Amino acid sequence: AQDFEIQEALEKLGIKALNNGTSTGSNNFASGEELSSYSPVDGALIGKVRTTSKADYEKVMDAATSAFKIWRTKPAPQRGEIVRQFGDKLRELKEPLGKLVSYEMGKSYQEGLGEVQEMIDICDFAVGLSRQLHGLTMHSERPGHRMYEQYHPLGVVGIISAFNFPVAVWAWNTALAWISGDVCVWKPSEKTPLCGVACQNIAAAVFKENDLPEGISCLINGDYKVGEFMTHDKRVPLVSATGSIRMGKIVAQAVAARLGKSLLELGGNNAIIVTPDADIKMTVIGAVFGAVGTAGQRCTSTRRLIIHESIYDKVKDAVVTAYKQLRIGNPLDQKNHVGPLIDTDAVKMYQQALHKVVEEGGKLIVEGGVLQGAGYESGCYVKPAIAEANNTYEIVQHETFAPVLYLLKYSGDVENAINIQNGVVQGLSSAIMTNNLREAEHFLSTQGSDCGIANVNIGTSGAEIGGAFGGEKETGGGRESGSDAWKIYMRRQTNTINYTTELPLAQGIKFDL
Ligand code: UN1
Repeated sequence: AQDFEIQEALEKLGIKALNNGTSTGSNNFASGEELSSYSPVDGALIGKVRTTSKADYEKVMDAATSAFKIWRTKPAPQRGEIVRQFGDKLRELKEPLGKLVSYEMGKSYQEGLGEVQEMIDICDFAVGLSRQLHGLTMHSERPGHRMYEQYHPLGVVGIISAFNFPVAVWAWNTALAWISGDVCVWKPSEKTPLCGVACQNIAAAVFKENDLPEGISCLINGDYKVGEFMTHDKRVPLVSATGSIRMGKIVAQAVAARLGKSLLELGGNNAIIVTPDADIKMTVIGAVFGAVGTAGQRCTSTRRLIIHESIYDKVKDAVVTAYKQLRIGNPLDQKNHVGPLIDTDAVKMYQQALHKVVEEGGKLIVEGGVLQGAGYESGCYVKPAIAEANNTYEIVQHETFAPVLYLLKYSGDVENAINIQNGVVQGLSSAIMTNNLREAEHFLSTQGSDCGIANVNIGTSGAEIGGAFGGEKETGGGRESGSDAWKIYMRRQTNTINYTTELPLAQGIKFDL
């Protein structure tokens, strides 16, 4: 039954056995080698894409740069109308796309649907925004002069995205870039190339129906070497990259070397502080979803629980009891909570983390382990694990993309917990569970969490698209999605207009001829 369902979903999304992974819309071409996509759900080959060669990339850039010349002349609200149509298509295809996300990436079907919903939400947001790309007007110091600022399209935006959110992160970027008047070239993760093909097919159909140039949305495929075509390319003024800190440092340096802009959304090492005034029931739900949702492969996943000593045993017992209820298995089967990791390399990293935490002196209180036997043939299913640890352990300082949760104990005031929470190189998401106003406000104050996201009485993951998304320190400093994140996709211009017959100089400078 699952095979039939997947086949039906692939058909609806226009995915074939061999896909051209390089596309500028209806024009699908590619001459690179083949890349196979295997499902972590059952190990089956889903399909193949051809990767993008340097010559293919040049064709893509030609299409993108010429499309930009047309797209930038369309009024922003008309660009918004195109994004509205794209959002409507996503509504129609929510189920098949959610299914493909679940099958190719391994997250639960509910989370796959949630990811498509994030795409729809950002489209709605972008449509409204297309009439609100506001600049300011200023009072000139010179008589009869007017000053204002305006935002113009930037050009070709390069998007490099990760396997864990194979469609939503692209949509956050592309929906804002499109209404801004930019065109996009996207390199999805080589682990989820078919999600990329599916999205490109949807976008290409919308542009075609509206008689718009196909290069507004372009797709390239392959490993980091294909990403490097963009990071080194002066024709790409902005590169938005999501992934590991290691990758982000390489991208940032390459883009900075040519003085381009980069938007980085890198690793997190997210913690929930649990104070003596926490609601334990809410804490357990927030912590468990945060730690095991997407099998611990969100950049916002909860990795550390920082618990006050006075309630430590109570919280620990409640979380351990909740872990006993977790059902691990095929993510398309809605009774399961946890699906597989992305591949067997990820399984190895998970095993190494468990080994390392014990080696450093930690104690596994929920053992973990790799599942074998019927239903687990892909070798990618692991049991979520919990270890009692210390924040100074090297492994605790490191982001392991797997369901491994570290319990850390604090004593005394909430400052001590905040010091632990901030005592890592990453700065993406953070949360505090407390009904104590003083503690909550302290956590949100200048002396509080140093992360891009700081929540009270909700977990670390599952941010809404309306807020700016991203983090500080080695998370890379970028902000995507809501609020005024759109500004990075545009160039700002300050204009001064003189409507007199005199030419006074600013700063009162006299220059008589
Ligand atoms: C990511 O893991 O890269 O906040 C993005 C969340 C999701 C997005 C995560 N809305 O968990």
